[in-house]
Amino acid sequence: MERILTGNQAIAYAARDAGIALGVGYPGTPSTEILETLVNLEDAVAQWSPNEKTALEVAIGVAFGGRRALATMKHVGLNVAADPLFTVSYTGVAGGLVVLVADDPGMHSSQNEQDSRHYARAAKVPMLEPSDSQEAYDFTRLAFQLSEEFDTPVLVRSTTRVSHGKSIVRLGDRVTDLPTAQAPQDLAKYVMIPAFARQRHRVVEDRQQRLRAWAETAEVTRVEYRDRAVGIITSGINYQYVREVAPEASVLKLGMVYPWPIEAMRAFAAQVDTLYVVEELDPFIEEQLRAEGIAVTGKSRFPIFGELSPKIVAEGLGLPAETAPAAQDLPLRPPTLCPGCPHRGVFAVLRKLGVTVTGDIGCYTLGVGAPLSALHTCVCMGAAIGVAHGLEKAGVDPAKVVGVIGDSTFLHSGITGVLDMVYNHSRATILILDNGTTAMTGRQEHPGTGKTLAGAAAPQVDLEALVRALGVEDAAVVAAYDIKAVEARIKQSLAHDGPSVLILRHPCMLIPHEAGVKRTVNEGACKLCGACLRLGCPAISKVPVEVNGKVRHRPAIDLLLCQGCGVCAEVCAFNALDPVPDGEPVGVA
Ligand SMILES: Cc1ncc(C[n+]2csc(CCOP(=O)(O)OP(=O)(O)O)c2C)c(N)n1
Repeated sequence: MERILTGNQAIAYAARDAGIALGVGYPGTPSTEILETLVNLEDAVAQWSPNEKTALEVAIGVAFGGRRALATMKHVGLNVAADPLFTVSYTGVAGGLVVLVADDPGMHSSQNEQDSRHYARAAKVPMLEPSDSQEAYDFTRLAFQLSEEFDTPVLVRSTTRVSHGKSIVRLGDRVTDLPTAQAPQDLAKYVMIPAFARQRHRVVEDRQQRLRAWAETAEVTRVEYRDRAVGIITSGINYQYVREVAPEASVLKLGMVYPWPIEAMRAFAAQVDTLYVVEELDPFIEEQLRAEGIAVTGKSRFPIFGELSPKIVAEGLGLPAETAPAAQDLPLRPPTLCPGCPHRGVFAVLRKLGVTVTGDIGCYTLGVGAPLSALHTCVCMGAAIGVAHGLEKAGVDPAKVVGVIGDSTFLHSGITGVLDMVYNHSRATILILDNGTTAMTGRQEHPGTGKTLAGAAAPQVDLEALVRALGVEDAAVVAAYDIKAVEARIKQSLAHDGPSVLILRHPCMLIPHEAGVKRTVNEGACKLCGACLRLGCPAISKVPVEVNGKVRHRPAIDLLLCQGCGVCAEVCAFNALDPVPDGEPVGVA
C-alpha cells in the first residue's frame, strides 16, 4: 500500500507495523506528530509522559518485558532522557527499543541546535538517519530488527525537513506474530550494579565492533558511483540537497551514521578525486575521516550553523548557486502571543512592576519581545525556578525577581525546582501560567489536563495541592485575566518571607471556547496614551491620527481577532474600550 506521508507519520506507521506494544514520549517540535499519528492508528497504543526521561524509562520497561517500544522526543528532550539512555546501552533489551530523536538545525522552534549524533557515540548506541519519508518508515522498522539482533537500543535521528516533509511511502507487512511479555530474570544483564555493569561494558564494546562490521556492507550504506571527479559522503536530508545540485557527483550515503562504516568510507575516498562531506551542524563524520587520515573537505566549505539548503550545498561545492532554487526573500514575521492569550496581561503586570523575570520554555517565552519586553532569562525546561533561586543566592533582591513557568513545563521539570526552593529556604516567587495545555507544541494533554493522548479521562493533578505538598505555604490560584488581582497577589508574594507559588489560570485561546465580550475603541474617550497598544495584542493595531499638527496613534480593534479577554479595557485608565453588544457585526472598529 502506498501513501503520501510526512516523515513523522511514516515513523508512526513503521512502529505500528513493527508490532510495538507502546509508543511513548513528550511533545517537542519537530517530533510531536509521531505519537499524535500513532495513537490514531488501528491496534496502536501511545501515551504522553510528563517528560522524556520518564518516557524512555517506560519504553525501557516495555523492552525489558520482551515487547517492542518506541520513545519519541526532540533533541533537547534527549538531554533529559540521557541518564537512562546511557545505561540501557549496557543492559541491552529483550524486545526492540527504538529512541526517535528529532533535531532542529536552524532552531525553527528550539533553544539550541545541538547535534544528537554525538549521543550515539557517547552512549555507544547505533544511530540510523533517514533522508525521506520512505526511509523514515524503512529505517524505523530496521531499527527494531537491529535492536533485537544486536541487543541494543537504537537511535533514529530525524531533522525538521525529514519529519515535516512529505513523500510517497510504500508500507510493508505488519508483524502479527507478537511475543508474550516476560518479566526480566537475568540479573547480570538488567541490574546495573558495578560488578555487573563492568561485564556489560565489555559486551557493549564488542557490540560496537559487530555493528561497525554490519554497517560496512549493509544496504543502508549506499555507494552511488557516477562521475568520480567529485565524491560526497552525506546522510539524512543533505543527501537530497546533494542529488539536487550535483546530480553527476558520486555519493556515499550513510544510513547508519554511527558506528561509522569506516572501511566503506575509505574505499569510496580512494575512488574519487576530491572528497567532500556534506553534513548539517557539527563535523561529526568529517572528524572521523580526518582521524583515519582520509583527506576531506567539509566545514571549511559548509556552515556549522543552521540548516543546509540546496543553495548552500551548491555554493559549498563551488557550483553555480542558480542550480538551486532561489531562497525567497519573505518578510520576517516574529512569533507573538495569540489574541486573548492569558499570558499577555501577566507580562503587562510584570513589566509595570519592573521585576527581573526568569523565564522558561513555552508560549510565555514570547514575553521577551516588544512591546511586552518583560522576560530576562530562558535556558531550558524547568530552569525558571532554579535560576530565580540562584539569582537570590547571588545576592539579587528576591523581592524583585519573579520566575514564570507553564503548567506543562512545571510538571515536566519544575516540581523538583520548587522542592529545592523550599528545602533551601529560598524566598523566590514563581508564577505557574496554567493555560490547561501544552500550547507551544500544538496543545497536547499532560497530567494536569485530565485527559490522555488518546482523549480518555485521566486523573487531573491539583497544582495548588501539589505545590503545598512540596512545602510552599504561600500558594494561591488567581484568574489570569483579572490583572488587578494578579498584580496585588504578586506584590503580596514578593513581600512574603519564604517561597511563593502563584497559579495564574485561564484556558489557552487555542482550546475551543466562546469569545468573551469584545471591545471597541471609544474615540471620544481615548486619550491616545498607547497603554493598550503596549500589550502587543494582534487584534489591536495603530492608526495614525493628526493632533495639533503632530502624528499620534489611535488604537483600532479587529473584532474578528478580538477574543473578548478584556485585558485592554483593564489597562485603559480612561474607560475608552467599550464592550461590543451581542449581535453587533464584526470588523475593524
Ligand atoms: C526538554 C524539552 N522538551 C520539549 C520541548 C518542547 N517544548 C517547548 S515549550 C513546551 C511546553 C510548553 O507548555 P507549557 O509549559 O504549558 O506552556 P504554554 O506553551 O502552554 O504556554 C515544550 C514541550 C523543549 N523545548 N524541551
